Amino acid sequence: LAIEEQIHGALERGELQAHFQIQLDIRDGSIMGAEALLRWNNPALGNVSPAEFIPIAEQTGVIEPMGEFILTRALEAARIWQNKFNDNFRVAINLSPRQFRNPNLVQSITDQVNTFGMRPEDLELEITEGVLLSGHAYTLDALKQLSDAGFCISMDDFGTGYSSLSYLRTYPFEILKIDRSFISDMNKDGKSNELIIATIEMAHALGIRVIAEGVETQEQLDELSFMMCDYAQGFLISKPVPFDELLEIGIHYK
Ligand code: G
Ligand code: G
Ligand code: NA
Ligand code: MN
Repeated sequence: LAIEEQIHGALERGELQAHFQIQLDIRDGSIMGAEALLRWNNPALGNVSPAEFIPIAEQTGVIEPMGEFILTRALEAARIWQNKFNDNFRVAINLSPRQFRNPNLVQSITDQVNTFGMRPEDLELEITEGVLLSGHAYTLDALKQLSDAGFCISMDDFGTGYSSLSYLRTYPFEILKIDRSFISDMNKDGKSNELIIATIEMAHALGIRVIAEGVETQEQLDELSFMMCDYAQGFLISKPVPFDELLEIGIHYK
């Protein structure tokens, strides 16, 4: 298939790019950080969604060099942002199951962060249930090592899938990201709002901070603020943009 053929060498041909989506601190309206997201533009295929190519990158193993690429772009971005604006800016990357099969994962992340002169707390590592379902002892081990080293581990797409609560008990999460399906259903059914409120309360009781994903309206943001949600990410604030556009937002912000 086309994606399978084209994905090999895509990185070397310079077809991959990092985009960044702002994460807003709801309490004071400041920019807390940004999530780095891979974008792939191929001459034959056009823009291919990560939802399509990440699973194939996983199967074929090219997620390894892609993961290093996005980490490098993310650290560069965070360093420039910190120098220009504020020292507390944090950058998030997504880690996929395959990357946890690499016994050098912890070392290679640590090395890159050191190379850029950044602190572990400048980097947030987003993990989906897929990582935890693969359930190997070395996954738990790697997450504990990363957490002990000071990296911020977050649980992505929270509320979807299975037994997320037991993951909160077992793994060292500092941040929980409420899946955007809950946010888009706010005020539509009677249940989403209650589930969001309960999730935020539970997280806070465990000392975990909360990011609401997929915030698209001011009404949603106002309500999330009322619910004591810590952070928001979504099209209302900004879509994912290239780094130069992110910097423009930083320059004109407030
Ligand atoms: O940006 P977008 O919503 O199209 O992303 C679709 C999916 O691809 C999301 O689940 C996102 O987490 C994932 N994704 C985007 N960039 C990366 C990446 O660098 N690594 C991994 N593992 N997943 C990514
Ligand atoms: O799985 P993950 O949560 O990492 O996926 C992030 C994806 O969500 C990205 O592909 C991004 O483009 C998309 N996204 C980000 N903000 C919004 C939003 O406000 N609405 C919708 N529909 N999608 C969003
Ligand atoms: Na994510
Ligand atoms: Mn998510």
